[in-house]
Amino acid sequence: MRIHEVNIFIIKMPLKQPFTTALETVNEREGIILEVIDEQGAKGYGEVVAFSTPWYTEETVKTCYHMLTDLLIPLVLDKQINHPNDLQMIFNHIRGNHMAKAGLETAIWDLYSKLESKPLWTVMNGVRDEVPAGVVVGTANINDAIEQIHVYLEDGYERVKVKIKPGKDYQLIKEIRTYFPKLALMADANSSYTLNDMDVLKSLDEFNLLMIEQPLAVDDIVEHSILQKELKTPICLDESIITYHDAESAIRLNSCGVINIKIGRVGGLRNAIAIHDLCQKNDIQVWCGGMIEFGVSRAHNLALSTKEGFTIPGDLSASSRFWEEDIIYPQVEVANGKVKVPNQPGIGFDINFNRLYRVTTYRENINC
Ligand code: OSB
Ligand code: MG
Repeated sequence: MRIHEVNIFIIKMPLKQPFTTALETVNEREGIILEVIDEQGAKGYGEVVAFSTPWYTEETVKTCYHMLTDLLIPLVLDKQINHPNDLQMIFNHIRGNHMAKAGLETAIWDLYSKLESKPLWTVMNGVRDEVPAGVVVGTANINDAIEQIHVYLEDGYERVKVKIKPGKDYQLIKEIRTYFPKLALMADANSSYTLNDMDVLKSLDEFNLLMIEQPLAVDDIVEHSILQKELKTPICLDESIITYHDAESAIRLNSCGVINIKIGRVGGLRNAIAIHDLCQKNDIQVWCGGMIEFGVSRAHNLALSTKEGFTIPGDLSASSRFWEEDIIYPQVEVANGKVKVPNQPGIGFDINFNRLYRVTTYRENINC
């Protein structure tokens, strides 16, 4: 395949309700949608999941726009690409910038699958045509959290993740556990604790959580290994796993029992698949993490989650979890705790251009 043209859409959409984590409250989501077009006019879509500000990782919408327009897109334009895996080598001399790379790489996976007339998930050797859905409750007071969980359980979600932080942890989880004794429940701390908080982290062992996600520093692997020795609850690493090597280190040091794989954070589908394969070999569970994303990224997440190792429900919620109307058609829906993976070629969803154009704040065409 040869990419002839790339369209960049910078978009902005309000969330239905603000989403609060230990680090940031998101009211409005900005993002970048990429449309890659080959010589025959075939199109593929990718999404850059960086936020407007660098609160989750260093990248932002603007750094990604810069990387894409000044460096990454020029590297792929008019170049013979045999397989999306080739991009690893093509981008090799550019450090980091994983979300920018992933946006373009995933668009090329979509295009490649469409040219092969196969759904992306079968191109990636997925093994299931529906995936279990999980949902995330932002940091909230206890009554609001319980009310939200009731609604999500009625919607059919199979797993609930609650955001915690110092002072909003033990009591919150205790009350939720009392209301929902059998719920598949987990907590995400977004790196808001240190080893000095060992006692409160240990106290959460009472509640039979599936896991506790990223309790310690964003760049830490060693201290998580110390903490994991003290906890019964498996640790899940999110922010700490940026590269394949990070995953190897975490496995070698027994820093976690679970890894949350986000396509954007690890720099694309090829790396996501490699980390999945490594975890499978080493009995580390994996699931697909969410980024408050729009439908294009949601669709790529769905395809990834069909891989064999993705047995625990990920942050895979319906379009309606965050959006009045998503930019894809049909919208992602949850039924009986599962999301069906479409069988059309590529990501299997169409772009809802009416919606995309309405939320576009800036548009640019780059061609050769
Ligand atoms: O830490 O997993 C996280 C959203 C944005 C940035 C980081 C995280 C999250 C979530 C997932 O918790 C929310 C979702 O998209 O379902
Ligand atoms: Mg997380």
